[in-house]
Amino acid sequence: MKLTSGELESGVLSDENLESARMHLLVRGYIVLEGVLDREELDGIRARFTELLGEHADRTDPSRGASRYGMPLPFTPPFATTTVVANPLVLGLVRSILGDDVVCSFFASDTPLPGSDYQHAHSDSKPLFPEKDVTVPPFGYVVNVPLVDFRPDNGPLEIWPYGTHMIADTALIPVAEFHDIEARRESAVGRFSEELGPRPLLAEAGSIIVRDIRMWHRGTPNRSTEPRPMMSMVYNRPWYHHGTVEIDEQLFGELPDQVRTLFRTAVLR
Ligand SMILES: O=C(O)CCC(=O)C(=O)O
Repeated sequence: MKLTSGELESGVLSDENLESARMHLLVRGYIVLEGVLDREELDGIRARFTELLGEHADRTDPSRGASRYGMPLPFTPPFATTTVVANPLVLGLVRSILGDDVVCSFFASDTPLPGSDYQHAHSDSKPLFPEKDVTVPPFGYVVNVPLVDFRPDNGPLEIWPYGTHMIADTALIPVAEFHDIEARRESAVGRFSEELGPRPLLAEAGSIIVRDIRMWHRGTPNRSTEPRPMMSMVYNRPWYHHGTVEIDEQLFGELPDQVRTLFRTAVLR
C-alpha cells in the first residue's frame, strides 16, 4: 500500500487506507506498508546488522534450515528505536484489530544467506485450542522490516494469502519445525501447499510487512551473492506470548512511554 506524504509525516493512516489495510489483514492475512522507514535510518540498521550477523554466523549454526539464520537482536539502537519498534502507522493499524493493549513479545531477525533452501510452508503459531477445530479472530501479527529490497533472486519470503490464517482444521496447520523439514514437504499439507502455490512477497527496503502470525509462509533460496536480512517482531494481544524480549533494566526505565508500554512483558536484565 502506497502511503501519502501526509500519512508518513503524521504517522496516521487516512480513514480510507486504514479501512483498506484492515481488510487486507483480515481477509488476505497481510499488508505491505511502503516507504515507512527512511534510507538513512535503514543504512544505519543494516550496517550494524551486518556486523552482528558476521559474529553470530562465526559462532552459531544456522537455525532455520540450511544457511538461514534466526538471530536475536539486542534491544538497543539502531534496532530498537521508536520509529522501528513503535511505529505509529503500524501500531495504529495493529491496534485497530488487536486492541489498544497489544504487547510486543518477539524481537529478532531472519536472514537467508546464499546457499539457503526452501523451507516448508508453515504457520508461526500453534493452534490455540489444539483439541478443537476452531478458528479465532486475529491475536497476533508478525511485523517484518526488510533491510534490503526483497527481489526474486535474493530469497524473498513467500506467502499463501488465501485465507490460510483462518484455517480451522488443526490437522492442517503446519507449525514451524525445521528438524523434519523433508517429511513435512511429503505430507498431505506439504503437497497441498505446493498445489495451491505461494506468492513471493517482493518489497522494497523501507517497507514494513504486517502479516497474521498464522498465515502460511516460507523462506526461499537466496540465489544472490549477499545476505537478505529482515527484522522480525511479533505484536499480540497481551495474553498470548510468542517469545521473550530481554531489555536492559536501566534502558527500559529510560524508554519513551509508548515503547515501554509495548514492551511491558519484557524480561529486564
Ligand atoms: O527467512 C525468511 O524469509 C522466512 C523465515 C521463516 O519464516 C522462519 O524461519 O520461520
